[in-house]
Amino acid sequence: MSAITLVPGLVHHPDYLDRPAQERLLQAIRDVTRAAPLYVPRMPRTGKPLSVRMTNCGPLGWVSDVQGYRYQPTHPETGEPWPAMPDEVLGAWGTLSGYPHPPDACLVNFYEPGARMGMHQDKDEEEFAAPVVSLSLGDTALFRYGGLDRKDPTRSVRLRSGDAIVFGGPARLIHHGIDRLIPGTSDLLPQGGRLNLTLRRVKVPL
Ligand code: MD3
Ligand code: FE
Repeated sequence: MSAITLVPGLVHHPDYLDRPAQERLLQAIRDVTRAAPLYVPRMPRTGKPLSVRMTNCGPLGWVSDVQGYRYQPTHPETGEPWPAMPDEVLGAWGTLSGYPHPPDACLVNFYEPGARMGMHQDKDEEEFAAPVVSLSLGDTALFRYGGLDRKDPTRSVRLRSGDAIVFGGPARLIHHGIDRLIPGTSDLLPQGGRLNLTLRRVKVPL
């Protein structure tokens, strides 16, 4: 399928994964969640739960709890190292990132109907020369993006099961969030909901 540049550095790849590839990636993520269960992240300071559940794979995982946001090598509840990144994830990075080093973090977000993610910037990484690559599975989400300034105007785009979206260069630090899911839009997940993977390079290569 053809890629759509939404703003410079932000490229949407509708139907990047066909249905068999979505099913393979879903199975790989189920294996990840068996080793590293989804947990409820909490807001720094307040401890208020987020509506999205999270886990990670790869050397580093993004964690949010009452103490703050950070990348760490272990699951915050089990203390175990994050499981390896599946080949399906590494393959997408190789095809889409244009970055000559592997990702070192893959955040897995699970949205049930009603879950959302407020507008934010991803700036806990050390390497901003690498893009963030997102893969969507399951129900369609209404994704909102703005600009570098919190006050910049925003637009929204639907992210469907199998879509990829890449944020690099001048779009790497834009504000973005998920307004809501559109329930009943995919039968990939038997119980509905949405999985989003964000593939990242946190550490500057040596
Ligand atoms: C724009 N996740 O995990 S993916 C996140 O669908 C996050 O779960 C959303 O925002 C989700 O941080 C949106 C699209 C996305 C991911 C990373 C970005 C957009 C981005 C990094 C920089 C700019
Ligand atoms: Fe984000």
